[in-house]
Amino acid sequence: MKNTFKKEVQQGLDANPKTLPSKYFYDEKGDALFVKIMNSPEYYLTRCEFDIFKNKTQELINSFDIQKDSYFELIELGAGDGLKTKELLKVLVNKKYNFDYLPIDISSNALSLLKEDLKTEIPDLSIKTQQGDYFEVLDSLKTSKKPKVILFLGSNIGNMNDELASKFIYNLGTNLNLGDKLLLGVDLIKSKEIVGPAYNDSKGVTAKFNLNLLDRINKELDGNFDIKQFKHQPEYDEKEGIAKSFIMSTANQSIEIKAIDKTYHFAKGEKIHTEISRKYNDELIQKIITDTDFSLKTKIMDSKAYFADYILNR
Ligand code: AVI
Repeated sequence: MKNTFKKEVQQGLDANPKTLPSKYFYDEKGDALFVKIMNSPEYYLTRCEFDIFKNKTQELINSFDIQKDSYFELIELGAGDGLKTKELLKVLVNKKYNFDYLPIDISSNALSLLKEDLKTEIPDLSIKTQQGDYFEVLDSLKTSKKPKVILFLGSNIGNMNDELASKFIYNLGTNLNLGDKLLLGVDLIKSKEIVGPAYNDSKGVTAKFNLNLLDRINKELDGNFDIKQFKHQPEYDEKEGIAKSFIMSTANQSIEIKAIDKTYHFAKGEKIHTEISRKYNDELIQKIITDTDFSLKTKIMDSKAYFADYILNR
């Protein structure tokens, strides 16, 4: 893990323009900052998807095409704290659906917290946690013929470029059987007045979240970034529908990263591209699922039509 981090940081900073992968936001500090972002007034994504799970639960269930007495697996990729999913789980358990809940997460800590929480909140739920990388775990499910509903929520797919997203969905399809479902939660393209602040909250939590990447390089790769000499710079192009995060150098400066044995020069105003958060519409969803084994079944939106859960049929 540490070696991959080192390799990818080196690759990114050697590139022109410089980049750093957003997956490295999520160390312990980054996880805590992301929870704060989700609770910030500007970050509407989580609340909107929660609205769907709370108020359109039956619509979601209907879209799964599952009979009450026939068994299925409800698999969640990157379950986190399961806040939204809990709304669905409560109804499924109350209505006596026959299923196991299989949350998959890279963090074993997040999984044990989730398991404890669900044990008290929904005692009748059958839960089988699986720690690991999505693909490894999904690969292990390949041989199972049990009907599956996969949840991939939170517009996490939006942190991949369209090509990667398409590959990801294609791979998912190869691990599933005919009739299985994928519930893909995505943020929808909308005006910069709404999207902009979600990635630049007034309390500066998103800025800290982005700049934490430099802190992580300092800590784990013995770098000497002076965080005060860098600035969070978000951009959103409404036409393109992609929110981008950059870290901008506010001075001409040289940074040494001892683990890489290199010094990097930053011109004043030079940017490191750290994240994309793609926003979608029907056309874009259709585009990323072309050449995969999925077809679009239904789309369920929150009351403001900011966010959509697309149900795809394998
Ligand atoms: C995890 N992911 C969907 C978030 C997003 O909206 O792209 C990460 C994030 N980045 C800045 N704020 C939130």
